[in-house]
Amino acid sequence: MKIYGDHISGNCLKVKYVCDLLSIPYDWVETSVLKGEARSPEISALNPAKQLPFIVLEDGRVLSQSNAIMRFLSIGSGLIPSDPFEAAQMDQWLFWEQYSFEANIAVIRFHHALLETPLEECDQTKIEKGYSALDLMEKHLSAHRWFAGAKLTLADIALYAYAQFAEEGGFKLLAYPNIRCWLDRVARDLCQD
Ligand SMILES: N[C@@H](CCC(=O)N[C@@H](CS)C(=O)NCC(=O)O)C(=O)O
Repeated sequence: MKIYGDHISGNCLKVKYVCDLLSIPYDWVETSVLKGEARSPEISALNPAKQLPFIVLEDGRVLSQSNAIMRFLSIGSGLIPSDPFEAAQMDQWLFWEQYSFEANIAVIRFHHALLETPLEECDQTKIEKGYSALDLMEKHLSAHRWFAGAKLTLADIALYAYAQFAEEGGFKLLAYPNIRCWLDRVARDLCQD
């Protein structure tokens, strides 16, 4: 299997984390977001959505969308709860991650840390929504160690992917002690620390 991704992208790192945790072999094809390589004729011929990450299976089938890829690769593993309700709770966080978390935290981090846009010139609504998302995560983590069920699942991996870069994006995590402890916990499980 080939993974087309960029190491600066949390969405791409999600796929790498799952493969590494589950010992799934892959070839990583480094594809630059900043150089717009996903939009090149060769790469967009493989994935017409012109986004990263995507995977190409041995038989040529292509799958995009980080959370769909993680789910596909993790079927039958402990990263998806066997209890149907807990699995649905995991999905609840995966959908929320894309709409309410990544769309704010990752976008601000991209503009501020990678394009070097001063925070004052970034979209202030996205900054406010990013903090609201952090507030919700902090509340959840004040009562739970993980986002779904009693151990690390895809929900934690998806949220970790950009929460680890929140401070690069100018989001201050000092007031979020439970998020900081959870980040350490996930990093330990991923052997990232
Ligand atoms: N919802 C998609 C988002 C994918 C996405 O936004 N990818 C960015 C990198 S994180 C990208 O490919 N940007 C390059 C571009 O738009 O040219 C996912 O989760 O995979």
